[in-house]
Amino acid sequence: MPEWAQQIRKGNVRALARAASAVENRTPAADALLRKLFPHTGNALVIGITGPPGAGKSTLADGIIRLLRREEQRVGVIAVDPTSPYSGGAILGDRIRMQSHYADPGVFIRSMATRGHLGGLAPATTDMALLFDAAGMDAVIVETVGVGQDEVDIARLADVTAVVLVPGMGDDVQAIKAGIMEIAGVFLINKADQPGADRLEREIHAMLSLAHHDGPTPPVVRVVASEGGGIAEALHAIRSVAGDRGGHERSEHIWRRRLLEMYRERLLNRIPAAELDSAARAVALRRKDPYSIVDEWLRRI
Ligand SMILES: Nc1nc2c(ncn2[C@@H]2O[C@H](COP(=O)(O)OP(=O)(O)OP(=O)(O)O)[C@@H](O)[C@H]2O)c(=O)[nH]1
Ligand SMILES: [Mg+2]
Repeated sequence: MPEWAQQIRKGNVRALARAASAVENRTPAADALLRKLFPHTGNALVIGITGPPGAGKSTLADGIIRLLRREEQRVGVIAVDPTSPYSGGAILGDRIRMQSHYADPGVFIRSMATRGHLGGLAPATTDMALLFDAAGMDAVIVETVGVGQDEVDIARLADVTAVVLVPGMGDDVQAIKAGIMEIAGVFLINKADQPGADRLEREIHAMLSLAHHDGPTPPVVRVVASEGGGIAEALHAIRSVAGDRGGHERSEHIWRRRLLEMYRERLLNRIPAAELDSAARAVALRRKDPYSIVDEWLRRI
């Protein structure tokens, strides 16, 4: 274990890949490893990129990686539950898009395709980001499709989250705004080469003026990710928002959530799936009441 941790900190890619698999599979070894590595975390800037399917999140991530590499930063990428086919630790579509980075030892790309963790996807993603952080990554980019609660939870855990929207979404802006308003540190209007960018920008500003949010108003930046346009401005906005928020208070706020999530996950993982199934059946058939079952579970720990 100490040797493994040391190899990861030295930037040994094989050791890191093995650890990433352990983290994704939630093995006991991953827990022990993360415990060892934790004191060496806290340096990476964790950037969330979220938005509807096909908004250009991966293209944008690709552009940001390129800029960070120019600064000789090491970058970890976590693609959460990608819609694209999944193969061998990389997503096919993303592999093509981020191809240039695959041969680059300064970039480590990993996808988290596993659904169905009882505790949710957020804790596993958090652990993966911590692992990358401990491995000396200067930045960790987490790409999620912004639709469900899992994605909102994950975005909350990032230091700053960029919400990617595209022109012509119409009512979608309304539909996604509830969860997204809370997590958005920066709004990026991608595909600004398409008609409707002006209108979308007006809608976002209108939305921001109505909504209550603490802290500074999120900047809105136009991007044409496929052409590399506006990426530098986007990264600048992300960094300045991260800088503004900074400090212990934000970190404490994040850890309050993380601790509860970890606790919840560990509790839930103590209930074998088969036992949950039979308990649900017993309650549905009114053979048992749910209160006694939950009490029994709590007593067991
Ligand atoms: N016109 C235009 N097309 C773009 C732009 N950015 C990305 N695209 C295209 O949009 C499509 C989707 O891009 P992705 O980067 O895969 O989008 P994504 O949000 O990662 O998609 P999912 O991960 O599947 O949700 C690709 O065909 C890109 O080439 C842009 O600025 N303008
Ligand atoms: Mg993508």
